[in-house]
Amino acid sequence: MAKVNGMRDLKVDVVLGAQWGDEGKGKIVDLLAESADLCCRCQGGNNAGHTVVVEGQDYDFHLLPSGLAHKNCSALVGNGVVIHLDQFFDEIEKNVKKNLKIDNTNLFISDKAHIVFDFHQNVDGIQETQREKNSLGTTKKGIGPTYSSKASREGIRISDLIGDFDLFTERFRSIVKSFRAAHPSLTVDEDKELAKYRQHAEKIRPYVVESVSFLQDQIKAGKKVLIEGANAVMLDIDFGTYPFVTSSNCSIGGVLTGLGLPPRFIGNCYGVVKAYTTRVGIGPFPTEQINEIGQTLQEQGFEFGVTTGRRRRCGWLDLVVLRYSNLINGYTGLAITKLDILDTFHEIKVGVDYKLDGKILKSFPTSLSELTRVEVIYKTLPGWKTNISGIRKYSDLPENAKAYVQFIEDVLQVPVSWIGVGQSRDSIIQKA
Ligand code: 2SA
Ligand code: GDP
Ligand code: MG
Repeated sequence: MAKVNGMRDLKVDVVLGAQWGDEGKGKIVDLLAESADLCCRCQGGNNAGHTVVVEGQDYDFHLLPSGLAHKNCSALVGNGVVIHLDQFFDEIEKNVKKNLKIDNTNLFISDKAHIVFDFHQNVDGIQETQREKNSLGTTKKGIGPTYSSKASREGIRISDLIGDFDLFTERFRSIVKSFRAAHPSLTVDEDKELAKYRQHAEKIRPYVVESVSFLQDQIKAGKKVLIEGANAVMLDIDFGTYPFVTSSNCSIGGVLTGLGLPPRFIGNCYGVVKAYTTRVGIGPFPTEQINEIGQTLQEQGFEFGVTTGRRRRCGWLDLVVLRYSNLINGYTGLAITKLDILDTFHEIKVGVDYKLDGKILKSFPTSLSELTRVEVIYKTLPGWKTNISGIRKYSDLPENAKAYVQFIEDVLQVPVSWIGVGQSRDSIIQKA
């Protein structure tokens, strides 16, 4: 094996959302975690909702990496993640009640991760109200305000909490002062919060690691590492449909900055693609079907937000989005999920191009006013009108289902590795 800097050329695999989120990343991470030693989150916070279903038991992971559903797999919450501590502890407790083993021997969090305070969450709500008709449809988990604090260098990190508490107190009072100046309606019981954080400091300390050396030591020791992206490329702060995005880099760049990982460690980058498209929250969605088709997808796909319970908007698969997504993330393989949800359709449409003012666009439009005006050019493919949920071998899929998968593979020129045909862990077809 080649050696660089005296290290063997060891690789980590990455799973990323290829559309607007909720593609089924949790399920694909769970599949890969079976043979992984460590699963890492690199960005986002508990806005994410990743579902894993094992033998009728479902787990909804928000801040915790989904790999924890496997006993063999430990978890690291990286520096790029923003952490609300009450909700972090609640999530551990909830999953321990479901018989998962989660403690400071298999869960680690970065000392560089920023803390989401309650006032960040309150301000998320206040900002949404102030935006009136221009609201973004956030999850109100405090994600935007916390990343704003981080960028403005007012943020407070886990290392600050477990360090000198007097210094933490000073920093806390100062950030509250600044938030109260910007949002006079905000009330914060500082003393009560500080008393709570004094306890949190002791409770969180055993989980905290210097995550850069921790992760690289694991890789160098030959441990198999898996990285779980949250949200998705179309919600990326740089590449998504700004401003209708989240506040982190949910594409491949966020994996490196969110964990302190040199690019040469990246091995496979798997894009998770739902067989149709959904979006929760506000923002442009060219292939959205505000009609019976969208309603059928929503109902059959049980498309509700895992964190907020909001109904997800639904539409046809959009290959313009996926071509753009692949340009950014450079997928080495795809997982197509929820193919079973298309079982009842007589014909299935796929967006293949966008036309604007009579011209086919060569790249994904940046301007929202353009994006909302595009005309989607569709290709219509025949449905298979067969229940595929029990199928486990690619060769057993109906010809029209295979043709649908092949069409996606041909357009994107990326091999499809897996096809999801149901919620549970075993409802998957390995293709490549
Ligand atoms: P935020 O809260 O600041 O990150 O919201 C900004 C936008 O990002 C969208 N967003 C999401 N989209 C899909 N899934 C997410 N996770 C939950 C789920 C969502 C839920 O798994 O279903 O329960 O509603 C997620 N998190 C953030 C959000 O809708 C805004 O458009
Ligand atoms: P994530 O945020 O990308 O992890 O996805 P979510 O968990 O928010 O939403 C995906 C939903 O689809 C969850 O309820 C999954 O259990 C479910 N799911 C994943 N793959 C499949 C599949 O292949 N078929 C069906 N029917 N459901 C699936
Ligand atoms: Mg989700």
